[in-house]
Amino acid sequence: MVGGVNSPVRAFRAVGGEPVFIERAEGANVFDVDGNRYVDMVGTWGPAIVGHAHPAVVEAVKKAAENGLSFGACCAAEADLAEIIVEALPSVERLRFVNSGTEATMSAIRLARAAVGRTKIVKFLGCYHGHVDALLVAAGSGAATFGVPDSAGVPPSFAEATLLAPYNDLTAVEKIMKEHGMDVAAILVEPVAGNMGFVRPVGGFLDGLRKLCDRHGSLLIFDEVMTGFRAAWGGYQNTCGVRPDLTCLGKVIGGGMPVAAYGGPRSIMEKVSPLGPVYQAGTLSGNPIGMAAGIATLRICRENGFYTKLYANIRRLVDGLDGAARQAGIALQTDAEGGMFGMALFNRPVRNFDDAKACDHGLYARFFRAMLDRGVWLPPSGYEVMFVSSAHDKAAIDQVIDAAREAFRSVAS
Ligand code: KE4
Repeated sequence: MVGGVNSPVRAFRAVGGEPVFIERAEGANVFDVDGNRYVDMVGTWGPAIVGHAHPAVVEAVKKAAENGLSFGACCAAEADLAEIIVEALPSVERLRFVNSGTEATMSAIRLARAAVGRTKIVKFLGCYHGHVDALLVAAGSGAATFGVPDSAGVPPSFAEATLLAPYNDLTAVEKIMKEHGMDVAAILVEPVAGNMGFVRPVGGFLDGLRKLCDRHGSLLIFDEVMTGFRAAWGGYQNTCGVRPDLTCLGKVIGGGMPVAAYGGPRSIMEKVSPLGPVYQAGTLSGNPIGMAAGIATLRICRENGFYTKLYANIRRLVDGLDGAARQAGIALQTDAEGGMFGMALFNRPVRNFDDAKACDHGLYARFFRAMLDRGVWLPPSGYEVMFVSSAHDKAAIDQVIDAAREAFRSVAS
């Protein structure tokens, strides 16, 4: 395997040392091949919201598997999961299941371009939407904010149709839309950014994007692959009250299986094949095993008080981390939404990618190692967020706080 991994962040390049191989996971814990137990704060990057190997999820997957792994045909489970999602998200009347967040955002921007009849997409520096060619772009030179490829193999022509603005900078977006609005098919945004650490939208930012899209006839796409059913039941749009035109989902809706989706109003979604001219397809889309895992997971999330309890646990954890850093004299910023939170080694709240890059990533790498040595599995990069599951009980939270107290002290010296 290239670099020993199947996704780059797992290679520990940002934190140093050899990547750990995990052998099994259960509840709030993961266990490596040497038998070490870690309290898991990565949650396989979000999906494990009910804890690993939850009996109800495992049972549902086992049962479905006994009837075959994939049919390549319609099955009731697809409709069952679709109904749960459509009921949870008023902005989603129709959806299409795909197999990864990348597929969801790639399909959503293709659909937006067809629906609006325009080419340009606006995205934000520091937001990640999967490895879609048109979205692997960095800020170009000059004020034009045209994208330049941020990966080898992406033709400049693919990047040129992507315009970039700093997250939380509505003035920059207004300027882009004033100049290019008539060519912009969509503005694509993570409603809470989770790929440059945790960056909360400042007041009026998301609402401002909504207004700009309405003024210029562009679509607003919320990439809720991470925040969907993680930040809140349905997604962050149900918390912030800003209604996107299209929503991308993933992670939690598959409960750990490769399931993602994109959706929106009938008027837009019915442009997707076979009803409309926008082609998109997938051998394993909506497969019964993924659907079973997603249904079992969301049924647990739908239980009364699930998110309230999750958030109370995260609040206790974040307050503990704040106290531990303060005791060690380390500047720490924390923030949390629903079942996700972030920590930044910075002296003020992180508002955009420039702030995120200015954080002390060297210190984070040392903190990561100190926590790993104390049985806590953090994301191996300071540009990620952390996740708590309903399986993280008081003991697990206390273990993380105690470890952080020692780890902050050890890296501060
Ligand atoms: P996938 O293609 O990895 O399923 O989803 C891409 C994606 C889309 N949108 C958002 C907001 C995302 O966070 C992601 C993927 N998230 C990363 C972690 N931040 C996945 C981890 C990895 O790349 O290994």
